[in-house]
Amino acid sequence: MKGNDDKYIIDLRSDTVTLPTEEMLEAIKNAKLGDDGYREDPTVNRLEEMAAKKMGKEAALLVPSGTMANLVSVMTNTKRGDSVILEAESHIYWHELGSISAIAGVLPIPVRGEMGVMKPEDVEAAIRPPRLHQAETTLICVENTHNRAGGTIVKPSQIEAISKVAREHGLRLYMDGARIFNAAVALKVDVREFTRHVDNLMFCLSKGLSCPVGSVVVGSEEFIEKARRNRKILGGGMRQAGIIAAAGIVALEKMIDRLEEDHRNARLLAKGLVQIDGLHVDLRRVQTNMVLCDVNGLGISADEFVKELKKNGILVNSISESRVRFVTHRGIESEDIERALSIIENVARRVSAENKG
Ligand code: TLP
Repeated sequence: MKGNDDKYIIDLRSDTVTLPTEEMLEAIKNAKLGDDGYREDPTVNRLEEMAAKKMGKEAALLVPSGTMANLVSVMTNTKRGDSVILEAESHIYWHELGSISAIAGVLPIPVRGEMGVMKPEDVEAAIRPPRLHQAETTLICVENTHNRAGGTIVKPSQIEAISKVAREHGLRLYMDGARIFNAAVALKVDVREFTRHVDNLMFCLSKGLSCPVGSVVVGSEEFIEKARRNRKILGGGMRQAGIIAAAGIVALEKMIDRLEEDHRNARLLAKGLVQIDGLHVDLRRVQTNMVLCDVNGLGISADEFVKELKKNGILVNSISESRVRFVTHRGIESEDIERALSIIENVARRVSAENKG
């Protein structure tokens, strides 16, 4: 793929780097617009209806980002002083600047999962009843696919098991489904197989689905009405947001099935990486469009490895001292993967030789 300065770069940092398709740009140009503050933007209304239907819920709300979608949803599902159970490596816990504490005023209770999946019994054990001295647990969050675990899937049966715990204890269950369509496509099931077990969720338009902006919160009418007010509190109320929604409609109609191609490329990449001396990939985790790779065996840190790859035209992110994350997306073809693998092999060989010498 070409970078903006026309240099050949292979950008595997995230599926958030995807650019809108021609069809999206055309839809944006032709979108019928109105003031969404008055609920008069027909394109936003259409996207929200489509999203709710697709997810098997009553209503939906377009928000500017996944981070805001999670915050709005946690605010709407809880009250200040409540506690929220979430996976110890979840995006909300790690990458959203503590916003659920700083702004929603809730206490996160992290539960460590196995490849991103919390065990129902661990979730149950973490619940804090409303005794004096305790922050009452009112919400459980699952993340699907699980980002820091490597794009792993929380299967419908696993969500169902957690939903049973939630129901037995009168708690709500929310899903950060930023990449839920990746999970559905990978398992070849309707997305409602996942969503029917949760009270509400969000999904992102701006990741693998290639939209320039936007995430959607989905749930009951009552929940979405309240979420709309919380979006406004956070400054996320928008006006002619149909220019965002227009791309979202194209995404829902045209961009879901092609995620399979990203998954194929991730598998191709992972299979190549495991052949390279000094690199380690846990292939069980390669379930969707991400590959986590441990570079410890090269004798350098993940950050140093990222720098070496960048010098050679490959962009990736480090996610810990020793691990880097590769993400495939619409800007990456199988030829890019082949090319990336041969560059990475050369870099790895050189780095290992330098460290030994
Ligand atoms: N994830 C981004 C970065 O923030 C790490 C990425 O490149 O993967 N939930 C999940 C599971 C996410 O992966 C992300 C973004 C979000 C929420 C937040 O979405 P945005 O970036 O739209 O605020």
